[in-house]
Amino acid sequence: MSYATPSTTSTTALSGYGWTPELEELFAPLAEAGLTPARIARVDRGQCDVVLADPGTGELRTVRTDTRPVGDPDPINCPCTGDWAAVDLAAAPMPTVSALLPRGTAIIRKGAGARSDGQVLAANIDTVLIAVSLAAEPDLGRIERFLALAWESGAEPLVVLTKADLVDDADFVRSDVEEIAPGVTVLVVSAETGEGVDVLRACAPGSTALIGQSGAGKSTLTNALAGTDVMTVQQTRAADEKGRHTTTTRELIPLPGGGVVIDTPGLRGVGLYGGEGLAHAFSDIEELAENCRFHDCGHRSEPGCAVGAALADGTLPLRRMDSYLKLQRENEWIASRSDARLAAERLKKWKTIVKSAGKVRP
Ligand SMILES: Nc1nc2c(ncn2[C@@H]2O[C@H](COP(=O)(O)OP(=O)(O)OP(=O)(O)O)[C@@H](O)[C@H]2O)c(=O)[nH]1
Ligand SMILES: [Mg+2]
Ligand SMILES: [Zn+2]
Repeated sequence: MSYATPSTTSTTALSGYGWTPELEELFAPLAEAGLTPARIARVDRGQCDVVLADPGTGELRTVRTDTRPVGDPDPINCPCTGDWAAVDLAAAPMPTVSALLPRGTAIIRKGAGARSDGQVLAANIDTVLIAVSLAAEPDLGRIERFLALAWESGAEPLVVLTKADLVDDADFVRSDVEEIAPGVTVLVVSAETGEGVDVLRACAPGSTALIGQSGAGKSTLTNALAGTDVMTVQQTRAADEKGRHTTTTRELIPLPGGGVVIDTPGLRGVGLYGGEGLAHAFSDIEELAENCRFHDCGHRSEPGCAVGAALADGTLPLRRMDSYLKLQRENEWIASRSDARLAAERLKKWKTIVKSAGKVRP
């Protein structure tokens, strides 16, 4: 297959950032309209840094752009780190982001405060790395919540237990976490000693995003993966002091062997934003429920309830069931804004953009 657009040769430089022939094809009408594909590396009130292959030299460069043309009242539709953008380099006084490509995946949490707006933490990632510090007692409920959020993104979750150098019982914790993370790889790493970093690199190629509590070691791990100190880390801080929030913006960092990692600020709490992620995160309970006598079993002392039986014989811990029910209640009221609907909206918008780009073609 050939992609006979003006940018074909230059955009291959972007492949280390995750640019694919499929994206190239999707972008073709906009390339013909004179726009340049770029990946958003950092967003900053009305402007963002994007990485693109210079149409002239083919070399990668970072360009500051104005994002006002793609502003949207719904924060979910606004540009986010990891988004693919169509950039008008000729715009004056500065280059602009003229359109955003439809997202393949997106980590969306419920916005802070009473508003039910969603907030996008990272877009177009292949793997969500959930960083959990081994230096503190692991909060299984919190990990379950992160897992539901990660599954919901459409990307693959992976739990990274950090700071292994500070503890002796990492493998105990690992097996505890594996039990609450069906189908998910759990790795033990230390950025300090380098333990597990190569395995992590091999397990998560392509685009990854690091999420987790403040102080979990996300930026330190980003630096270890990047092989250089790109992100600021406060070396002197006590192991798991809360509320420091060293990282304040979501930043996309290229990795030496190809691929990128998006480092994100620590999350105090994560509200789920609806969808099927919860069913993935609790697939063990969902599987049990398939064996309940009644299709619509509420798992509250109905006869023939397989979930109740598993609770009774201890194979399903009560803590996990409570966690599931709690997250389910929280998820329900927002479920109407399903991911599928959002994706459909985005695709519709994209088609309109492509259509109007076609009209301006010479
Ligand atoms: N001993 C040890 N300390 C670590 C390790 N990784 C991180 N730390 C320390 O933990 C503290 C927090 O690390 P950060 O990387 O800033 O944590 P973060 O998750 O990016 O935090 P926020 O940016 O606030 O969300 C720093 O003092 C690090 O030096 C590790 O593998 N071993
Ligand atoms: Mg950080
Ligand atoms: Zn049941």
